[in-house]
Amino acid sequence: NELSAFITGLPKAELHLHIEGSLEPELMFALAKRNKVAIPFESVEAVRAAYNFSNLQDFLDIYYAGADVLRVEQDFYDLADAYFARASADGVVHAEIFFDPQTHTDRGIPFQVAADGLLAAMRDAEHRHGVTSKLILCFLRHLDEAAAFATLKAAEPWLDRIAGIGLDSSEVGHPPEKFARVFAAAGDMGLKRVAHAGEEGPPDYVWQALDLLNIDRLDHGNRSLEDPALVRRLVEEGMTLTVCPLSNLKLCVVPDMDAHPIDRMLAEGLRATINSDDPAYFGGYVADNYRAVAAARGLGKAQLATLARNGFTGSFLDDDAKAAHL
Ligand code: ES4
Ligand code: ZN
Repeated sequence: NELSAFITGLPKAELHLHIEGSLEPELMFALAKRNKVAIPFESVEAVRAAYNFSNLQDFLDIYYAGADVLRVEQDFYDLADAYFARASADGVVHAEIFFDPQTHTDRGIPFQVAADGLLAAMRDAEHRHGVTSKLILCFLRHLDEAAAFATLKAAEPWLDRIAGIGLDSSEVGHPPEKFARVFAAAGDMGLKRVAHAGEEGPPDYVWQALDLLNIDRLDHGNRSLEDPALVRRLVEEGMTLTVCPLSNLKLCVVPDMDAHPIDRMLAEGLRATINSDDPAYFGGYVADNYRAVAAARGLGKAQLATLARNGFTGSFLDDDAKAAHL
């Protein structure tokens, strides 16, 4: 329909995308075959049928298992190349993508293999689709501080091509404070800092991300709405929230899309953006996420345009590049 075409046509920035979460079942099977890796599924349909989650950990278990088919540079290239083709078709013109190096180095796949494969696809996407991008290295918060420091060390030769660091994986029980020192070290190296907080974790984890990690952007942040003083702080700081509606639905952060707080976030003055998180697992890419909240919450064109603009404002593009998009 008309609103759907408007959404696709809006130039958009995607700020919350785990590249390993863009691994479609078809590519998972193709890579399993190419690399002679066994996967615990009979068919593409069986993989899709397994994508029913009651919480974040349910999803993470299957997401880390899926990533096992990624073995050589070409696999990471093909993964990102497929993402950029789909994102571009959705009207994404700039993407800041996460990768989880520890998921690979812990399987014996060197940092270099993932980083160089992704960076090559990013470079080609700019020529092929006109999509610009930045790379963000995420630490797995279920692992310890020493492992995060070792990852930062391994990344050193690539730091001119990495925009920032993030924090993802199992939130509850792994508060931001666990990573205060490694975030400070990364900040000293000139890296931007983002963190998942307030997805399943309490508002206190969002306070910690602000006060102890000095974040430049907040990933998810949904549970901030439970704490009015926290909402005031986020509004005052002009903090960008990277909200992921279909993810919230699939991981039961919201009971149904009609209950999604995206319009409440905007009404409270929060700088919310719309993103796909792990599109191959959650049932849609970025335009599908816009469409889902537009339909469920009755968003109009002005609100959708605000959400899209917020993506550029909250991006790590330099001021000139931002101005060109705004
Ligand atoms: C993730 Cl939705 C989400 N939350 C936390 N960590 C993640 N890693 C990949 N997707
Ligand atoms: Zn995420």
